[in-house]
Amino acid sequence: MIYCICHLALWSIFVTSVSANKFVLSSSLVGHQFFDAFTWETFDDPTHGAVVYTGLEDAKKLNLTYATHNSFVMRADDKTVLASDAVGRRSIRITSLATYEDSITVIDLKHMPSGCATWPAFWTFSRDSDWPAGGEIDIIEGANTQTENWSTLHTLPGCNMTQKRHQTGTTISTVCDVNVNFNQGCQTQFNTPKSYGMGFNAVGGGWYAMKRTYRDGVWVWFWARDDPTVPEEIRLGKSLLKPNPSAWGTPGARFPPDECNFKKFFDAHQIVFDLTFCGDLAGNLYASSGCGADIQACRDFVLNNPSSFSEAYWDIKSLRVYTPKP
Ligand SMILES: *[C@@H]1O[C@H](CO)[C@@H](O)[C@H](O)[C@H]1NC(C)=O
Ligand SMILES: *[C@@H]1O[C@H](CO)[C@@H](O)[C@H](O)[C@H]1NC(C)=O
Ligand SMILES: CC(=O)N[C@H]1CO[C@H](CO)[C@@H](O)[C@@H]1O
Repeated sequence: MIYCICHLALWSIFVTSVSANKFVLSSSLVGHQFFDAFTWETFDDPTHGAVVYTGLEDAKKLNLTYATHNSFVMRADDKTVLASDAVGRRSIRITSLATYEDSITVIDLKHMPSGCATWPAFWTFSRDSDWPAGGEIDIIEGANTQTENWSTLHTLPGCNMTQKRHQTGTTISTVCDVNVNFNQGCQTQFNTPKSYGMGFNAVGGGWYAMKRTYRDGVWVWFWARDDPTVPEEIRLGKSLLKPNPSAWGTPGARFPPDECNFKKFFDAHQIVFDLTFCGDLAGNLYASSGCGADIQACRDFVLNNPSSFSEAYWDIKSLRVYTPKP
């Protein structure tokens, strides 16, 4: 009996100390639920893309965004040939109404935009601070037909990453300060095949999970649809299954707090999906991607070749956010 009581007491101490790190479902979006949870932006692309971001009414009318019971789609216009003085091709940029601090964001993604001139991103940034104050976390980002799959942080000066980190991806850069190296940010490239673009779409996509805490920084994991190691709570996404990141293995990208005070450089973030064309990233990489001569050729391609944008769409199965158990 004595043994049992001791055992129980120890167990309750263990449970108490662990519960501080427990995350529970805070938001779960599927199909039409996205329409109420995001704003369809209509401003000029701050990254100088050949794009016209389309408001919700028009986007629905033009069928650039639609939902079913298990899918939510945002796409580029793949029908219209545009005049040479057009701003760009119609596409979508949406921002979540909700913001999150310590959290785990899990996306079950079926298809992502791919092809020459495309620059899609799934990312988070501060609503209440003026960028880059409050920080930016890019979970999925890439350009053109490249196979790279990048995760990146962008901050005010003073936030660095160590070169060697507990991650399966490759460190590309270590200074998160937007003023360094043309806003490259601190960047990790995933080594997982199928994590971006055509390779990702060919297997029916997969799952990305991003965990951020002020205390321990940022982790990003990826599992392709056909990856047998995807954790059950990610694969099933049932609200009763609690995320247990400590069992998810080494993340593809890890941004630890060793040389960055996350409480100082990051605050509450909103979630963004966008798809732009050419601009600061895809335009400047257009030639090295083997897509064409230069940024002008990128723009011409965007205006004149609608059918080349039939793969330029996001198809999301679900988006779930978990926050610390109160
Ligand atoms: C919108 O596009 C999808 C995919 O091509 C199609 O299934 C759907 O019928 C279209 N909806 C309308 C209203 O045109
Ligand atoms: C970050 O790295 C840069 C470049 O190596 C260095 O100049 C700077 O002092 C570092 N900042 C911090 C806060 O470690
Ligand atoms: C699908 C894909 O593009 N995967 C790439 C991710 O990054 C690694 C590292 O550079 C490449 O080897 C993969 O091909």
